[in-house]
Amino acid sequence: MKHVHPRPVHRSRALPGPPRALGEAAWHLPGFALPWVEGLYPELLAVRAQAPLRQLSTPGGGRMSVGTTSCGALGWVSDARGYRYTPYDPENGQPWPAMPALFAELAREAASAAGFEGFAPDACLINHYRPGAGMGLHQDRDERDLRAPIVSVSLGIAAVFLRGGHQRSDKPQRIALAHGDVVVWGGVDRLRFHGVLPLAPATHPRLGARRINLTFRQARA
Ligand code: MD3
Ligand code: FE
Repeated sequence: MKHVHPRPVHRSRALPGPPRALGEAAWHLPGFALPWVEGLYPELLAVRAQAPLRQLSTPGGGRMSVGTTSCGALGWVSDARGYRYTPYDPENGQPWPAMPALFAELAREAASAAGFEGFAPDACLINHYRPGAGMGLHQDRDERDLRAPIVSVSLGIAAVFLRGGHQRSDKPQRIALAHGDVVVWGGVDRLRFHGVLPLAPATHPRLGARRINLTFRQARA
């Protein structure tokens, strides 16, 4: 009798679990993006070819450890003057690459699974982490309509996400995010402080020593 070969799936937990509430209006959807990931990679490469990753300066005078780029009508940028969304990539003066239809579809379906119907993102921020890179506690408040949720898709090596409260001083809860996980934040949870611990060294079978996070936003309302 021939061996039955299991289909190779690249994820760092045995099974994608059921949806988990992270707040009144915040959900962790373990493995939700797994059926999409193979389709996302080539789109991601095409976006990065047009709008390469860069390490942005921050108003505080530092530089982000995370490499970023964007696609969609608006892209998120940071420099000495502050944070904002712009229709053009400041690196080359060109419009940001269009949002791939598959990205928008995934974001819409994830938002719907979390109870937010009709999510139509106009911005996708792409964060690229190498081991050692992280993101300090912050709020996302550069979007015009804070009633729309944010949808975040994690790819590659695992990260520890920090879910804080509404004050910077609130002690954050640690949440492990694996390849293919999606989190959706809206409503009363939309302005929570959050961050990502510096990544531990690891290698993902498909993406190598990196984590990529796609965050979908409705920036212009
Ligand atoms: C919780 N990115 O780009 S996305 C960011 O994994 C950012 O790269 C992280 O925070 C990353 O701004 C986390 C998940 C996320 C996004 C927005 C939130 C979580 C949130 C807003 C409120 C509460
Ligand atoms: Fe954020």
